[in-house]
Amino acid sequence: MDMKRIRRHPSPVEDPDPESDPARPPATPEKRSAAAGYMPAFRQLAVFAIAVLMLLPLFLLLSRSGISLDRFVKASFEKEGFRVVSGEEGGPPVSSNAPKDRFLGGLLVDGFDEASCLSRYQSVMFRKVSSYIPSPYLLKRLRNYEALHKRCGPATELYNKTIDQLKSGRNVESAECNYVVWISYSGLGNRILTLASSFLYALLTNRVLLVDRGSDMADLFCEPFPETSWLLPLDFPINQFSSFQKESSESYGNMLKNNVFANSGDGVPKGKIPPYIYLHLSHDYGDHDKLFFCDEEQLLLQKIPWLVLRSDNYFVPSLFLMPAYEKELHQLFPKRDTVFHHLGRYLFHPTNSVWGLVKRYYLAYLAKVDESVGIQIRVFETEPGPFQHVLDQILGCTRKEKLLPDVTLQEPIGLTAYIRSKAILVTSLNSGYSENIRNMYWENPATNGEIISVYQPSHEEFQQTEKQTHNRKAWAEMYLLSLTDTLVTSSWSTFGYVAQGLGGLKPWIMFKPENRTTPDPPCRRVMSMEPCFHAPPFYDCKAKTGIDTGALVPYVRHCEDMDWGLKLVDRDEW
Ligand SMILES: Nc1nc2c(ncn2[C@@H]2O[C@H](COP(=O)(O)OP(=O)(O)OP(=O)(O)O)[C@@H](O)[C@H]2O)c(=O)[nH]1
Ligand SMILES: *[C@@H]1O[C@H](CO)[C@@H](O)[C@H](O)[C@H]1NC(C)=O
Ligand SMILES: *[C@@H]1O[C@H](CO)[C@@H](O)[C@H](O)[C@H]1NC(C)=O
Ligand SMILES: [Mg+2]
Repeated sequence: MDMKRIRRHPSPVEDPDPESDPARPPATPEKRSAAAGYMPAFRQLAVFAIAVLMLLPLFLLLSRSGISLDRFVKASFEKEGFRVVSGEEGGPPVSSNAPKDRFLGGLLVDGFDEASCLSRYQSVMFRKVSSYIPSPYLLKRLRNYEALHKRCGPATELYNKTIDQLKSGRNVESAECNYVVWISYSGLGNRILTLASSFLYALLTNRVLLVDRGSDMADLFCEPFPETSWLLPLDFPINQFSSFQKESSESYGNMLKNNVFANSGDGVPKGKIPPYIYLHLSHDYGDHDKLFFCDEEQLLLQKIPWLVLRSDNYFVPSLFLMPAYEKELHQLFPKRDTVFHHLGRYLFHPTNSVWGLVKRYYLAYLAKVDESVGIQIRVFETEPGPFQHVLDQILGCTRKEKLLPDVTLQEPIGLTAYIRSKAILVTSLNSGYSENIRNMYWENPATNGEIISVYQPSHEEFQQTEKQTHNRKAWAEMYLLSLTDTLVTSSWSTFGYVAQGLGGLKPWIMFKPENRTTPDPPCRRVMSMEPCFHAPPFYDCKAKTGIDTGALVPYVRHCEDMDWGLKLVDRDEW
């Protein structure tokens, strides 16, 4: 693919003469290019030299006002796709020909077959450089995890050994390899969130995460760990996953409830420990299941080599409330609102078929515009819509927050040579909203002269969780949303959470309409890009009473879109 042809913006070098056209706005440092990393070296140098000259007065101003020059240069050039490497301490920044960091600050490792998963290496050309840097400790733990997974993964000697134990029904006290088996369940957005949660749990408890492939997991995601597989082998002896439900006698909650074994408090159970246990952590779980989030129970669970987990919720925030993991989690994520951002970009790489959908759509409709706005519309009504109150809410939000221009009845006189363009990427099961917005900007000019284009990749009309092409498109659309500059999302939607987390974007979230009425205000900016845990426990493990878990620590708060939900925010004080 010739990446030179997908430049999003005219670069200062390509502009004939910005001075000669008074209607033309000045070049902004925000401009970014998907292809800059592939520019020939001399052009990079030329751009760099011209940019330095152009920005010189600004540098002087900034250095006088005390803002770090280095940081400014770094930020503006990283956005351009350059990597500016600082010279000796205090010395001037030097430009480097190195392409953008393909390994996302050490999050990813090399050594994969590039052709088997193109997105792993190509996504960096489409995405802005993240402003969040993974901690060295997280990187270290990820490398350790990769080694563990390779040692204990499918078809290894150690794996075979624990499978034999599982088949024989014996539980040996100190198994070398312990596992979490994730059951494929619920909408794709939910699945991505629960996989990330389960991976973090595996990381914290030194377990190996294995993924039930369900109907389409292998078709959607590349293998994330080098030289091994995260897919649960098809001949895995426990295969009645669909029978694992709230009522199952194998569930940890029911075993506690029925006194099959009891926790004596010091991790020593009364009764025989089974070789595997089912953890029911979906939204309908009961009080005994919720004890999973208590330190004491974790002591006991440590002794069980196989944990089979079903969830449809992002349960990470409650892990942050457990004293046992507090120190470790703080080291892993000094900035607490980056958990899904880092883990998501580490784990979820679209397969080539999904990547094709992402790439072609992006290059056809989003690569060339000056700016993009993603609008993710999820309506929780039984009828398909479109609904007027939802359209009013979208337009009310984007107008109030100045994300999109107003329209006017006044036709502008004359034609300016430079026209700023903005693309709106709408994702929705219904096509009505984007058709409406597109018409609005066709029938009327925008007050600021911007040219607005409106695109919607698919309108699948209703949810079809098990259909393959359907979920490929859903995944591609979440990914495309994550590539936009500004994001508007819907309340309660895991689809939107995934997009915001991967993109490192703090969206404006539209409140859930009640009684088919547009809420006032229609939306608000979120506190953090973290997903919301929709069904957290409200239990104090020590006092054994109910408690508001959203009021315990400053960094776990109730969500903007759901009063009882919990989410991580980057705050150390109330
Ligand atoms: N292609 C596409 N599919 C969508 C869209 N919205 C919902 N879907 C489909 O419906 C499913 C909704 O499940 P999730 O991905 O969990 O999204 P959610 O917003 O949490 O929705 P619910 O699970 O229904 O509460 C997706 O996986 C898609 O299959 C959309 O905008 N585009
Ligand atoms: C583990 O068992 C599988 C078959 O179940 C076999 O193909 C594989 O070679 C075994 N691995 C080792 C290291 O023995
Ligand atoms: C819902 O809206 C209708 C009119 O649109 C109104 O008559 C009704 O009282 C409202 N119900 C509630 C619970 O607000
Ligand atoms: Mg969902």
